[in-house]
Amino acid sequence: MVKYTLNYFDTAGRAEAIRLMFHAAGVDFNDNRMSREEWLENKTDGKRFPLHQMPTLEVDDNVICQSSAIARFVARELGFYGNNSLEQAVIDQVCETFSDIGAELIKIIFGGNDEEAKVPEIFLIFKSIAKRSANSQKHFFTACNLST
Ligand SMILES: N[C@@H](CCC(=O)N[C@@H](CS)C(=O)NCC(=O)O)C(=O)O
Repeated sequence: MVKYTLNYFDTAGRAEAIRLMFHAAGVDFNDNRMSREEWLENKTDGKRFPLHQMPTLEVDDNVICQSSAIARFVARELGFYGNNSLEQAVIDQVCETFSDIGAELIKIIFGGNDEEAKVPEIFLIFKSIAKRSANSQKHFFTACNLST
């Protein structure tokens, strides 16, 4: 059986979608939630943290970094990445839109007040991509099932 360890802080951030896929699939993984002190002690361990960043996913003796690469790998492994290239493109377009929205939200949270004016625009973008991508019959973005 494959042994998975997901390394991240004890927060949702860039790891939550990955955690949710493991839980949804009922697949065991080591949800290694590191404190800031623990992270600072381990950050320069180039084998587990090749980019000196988290999240990383250890898959037996291999290490994957970059949250979207990890998410896509886990989605493929656990059956959440569509049934064909077109479904994968739909999943990718939703994920990329979420990533754009996330970047804007970070600006709002950490930026000045001016950024808040963008909130309605951001939700319009989400509504539009959700409408374009959703399979109205099944409440999923793809015809198949739950996806990334
Ligand atoms: N593009 C990377 C960004 C990773 C990233 O920025 N990780 C942050 C946490 S969200 C981190 O490791 N911060 C701690 C540090 O740089 O010491 C990804 O998506 O995985």
